[in-house]
Amino acid sequence: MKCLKCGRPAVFHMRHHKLALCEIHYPEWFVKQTERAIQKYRMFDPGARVLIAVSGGKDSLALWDVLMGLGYAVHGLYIDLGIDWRHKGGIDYSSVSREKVVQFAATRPEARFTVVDVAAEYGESMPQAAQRIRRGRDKPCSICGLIKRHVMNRVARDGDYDVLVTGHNLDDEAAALFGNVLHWKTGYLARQAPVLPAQGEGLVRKAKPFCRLYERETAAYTLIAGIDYVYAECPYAIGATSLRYKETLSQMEHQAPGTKLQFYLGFLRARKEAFFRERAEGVTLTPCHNCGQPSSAPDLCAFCRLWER
Ligand code: Q46
Ligand code: ZN
Ligand code: ZN
Repeated sequence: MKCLKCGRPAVFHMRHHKLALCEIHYPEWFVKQTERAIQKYRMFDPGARVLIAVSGGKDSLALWDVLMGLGYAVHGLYIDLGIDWRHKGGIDYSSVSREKVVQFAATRPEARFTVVDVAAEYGESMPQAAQRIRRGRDKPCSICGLIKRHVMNRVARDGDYDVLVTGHNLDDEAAALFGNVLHWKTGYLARQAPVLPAQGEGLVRKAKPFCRLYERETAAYTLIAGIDYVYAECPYAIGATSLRYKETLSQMEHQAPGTKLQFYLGFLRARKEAFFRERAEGVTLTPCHNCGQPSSAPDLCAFCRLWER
């Protein structure tokens, strides 16, 4: 197969776009697509101060790379959750991931980042807090998500960033959408969007510049750009429902290329309808008495309650 732009051998073929590109034109296309999404959804302006949550995985490192290349003032944030599975014959997942972030930044002089070590700052790692609260019952992911959201918002607010960006790709968004539709989580559906505006003083603006790009596409970019990342999934992700949804959607995508993209873009069009909008506007948030972050509870936010118990 040949590159549609220059006729040289193509390295990557996108069936859903009927497009094959070479190693020069593929990264160019990828960067353009990201820039277009930022503009189309008015995620942030060229002069914005951007905080990017980096996990050491391919998506967030690719996004960091692309945003720096586009000239944005972007600062990394790595949250060390303390996920260590050596006692179960696995890897010290958080340390390995952190090392990938350090290595990435070391090869790019303009890359700056902050590390928040959850155990050092709050007295317990994420798995320890989850163990205390849930006593080993099911996965710690809901507590992990709560901690990550709180820390990201705190760092973004304290550092006066205009926007917080994450590396969520189309596969992530389509799987989340699938789950939200399957269980008719209308509140979540209302808040699932490429960009979420800031809410009052408390909740910082959030954006997902890769929301229209397939996971395969971000993987191809990291490969061509020579970005090394943590290949392993988080050990707690094994057996997660979101992975099952991804598999189901990938099967459908295989039979009908473009399924995931149509599913997601169709949702974004439907989202403009009043039903979802009303749900989005229906929640009132007040500042937490302890940390000041917005909360739907009257006194302490869910994060502060976590450490109270
Ligand atoms: S890091 Fe945390 Fe994920 Fe691991 S514990 Fe679950 S939520 S799976 S993105
Ligand atoms: Zn080419
Ligand atoms: Zn709080």
